Amino acid sequence: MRRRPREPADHAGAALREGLVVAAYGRHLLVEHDGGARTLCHPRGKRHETVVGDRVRWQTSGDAGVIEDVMPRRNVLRRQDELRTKVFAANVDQVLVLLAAEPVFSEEQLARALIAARDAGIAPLVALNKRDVQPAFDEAWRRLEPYRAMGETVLPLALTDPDDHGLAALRPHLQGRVTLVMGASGVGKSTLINRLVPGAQAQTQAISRALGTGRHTTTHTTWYWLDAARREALIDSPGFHAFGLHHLDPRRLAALMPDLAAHLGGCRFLDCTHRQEPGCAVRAALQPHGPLSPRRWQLYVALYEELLAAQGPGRT
Ligand SMILES: Nc1nc2c(ncn2[C@@H]2O[C@H](COP(=O)(O)OP(=O)(O)OP(=O)(O)O)[C@@H](O)[C@H]2O)c(=O)[nH]1
Ligand SMILES: [Mg+2]
Ligand SMILES: [Zn+2]
Repeated sequence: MRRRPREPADHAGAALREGLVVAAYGRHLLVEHDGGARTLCHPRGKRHETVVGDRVRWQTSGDAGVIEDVMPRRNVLRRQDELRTKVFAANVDQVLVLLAAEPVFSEEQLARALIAARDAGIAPLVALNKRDVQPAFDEAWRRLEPYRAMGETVLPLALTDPDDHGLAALRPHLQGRVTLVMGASGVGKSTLINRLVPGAQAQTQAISRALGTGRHTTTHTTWYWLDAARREALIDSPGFHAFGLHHLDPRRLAALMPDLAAHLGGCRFLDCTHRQEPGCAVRAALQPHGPLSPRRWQLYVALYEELLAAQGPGRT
């Protein structure tokens, strides 16, 4: 990467322009402004972690731009990978967790993605793609039974089948909203975007050229408008393996899992952690006596203990 010369510290005279971050690849950010023009920008200094969906104030600097300010965010999605906590999108209305018959999905990663969305105050939506891949699809659909039972919207899709009705059923959920599409690598996130956004493929290639990448698999997060009026959008993101939630307080966890949350308030102890305490209303709701899936409760306990450990020693 070419190093830019230091800018003068005083830039008060320059006119700051407003824009929307529509693609992010490390410290290279594509900012959309003035009804559609796009300029490659860099954040000034190391102060900001700027992500797709951010509204920014920027100014031109040579043939590129410099982001001076990130406006306050309505919401923000975070996760950790092996290295660090990352903010990866801001100001979205909805998260679409895309799963597929293959690769076989990790229920744990699904649960984590849904928890992260709820924690950020963002409504989640689940779709299972590759209906044509059998019997894997039917097995995956069965594994999603607890999620349908707890009220999550789960939609079937066959994105490479031009006659599939799934896309038409998904369409109304996207209307008027900004939807972040996330899921493991290979589930069909980019396929979905290519079906709904004419010219997305060309746009992706143009962005790859501008950012100096050029791989097939999605390596950066990108915003695509779905309508000419620029009210609804899909955000494509790179596939992930692990969805770390270490920023979360374990005591908030049960409230973020709707099937557990339904039984909160009935425990004998106010500070019940729903792991082994007597008189626990959550454990009393476990199958076969109640509606709660043991698998979901086990996911809760494992995640609770992981978050507790992440908070540091001396906690129980
Ligand atoms: N059989 C089948 N294959 C599909 C379907 N939808 C997508 N695929 C294929 O799955 C592969 C991966 O699709 P992508 O859209 O690139 O997946 P992605 O989620 O964007 O993956 P990453 O960018 O790596 O995160 C491609 O070869 C698609 O053609 C489907 O409904 N059925
Ligand atoms: Mg992709
Ligand atoms: Zn309890």
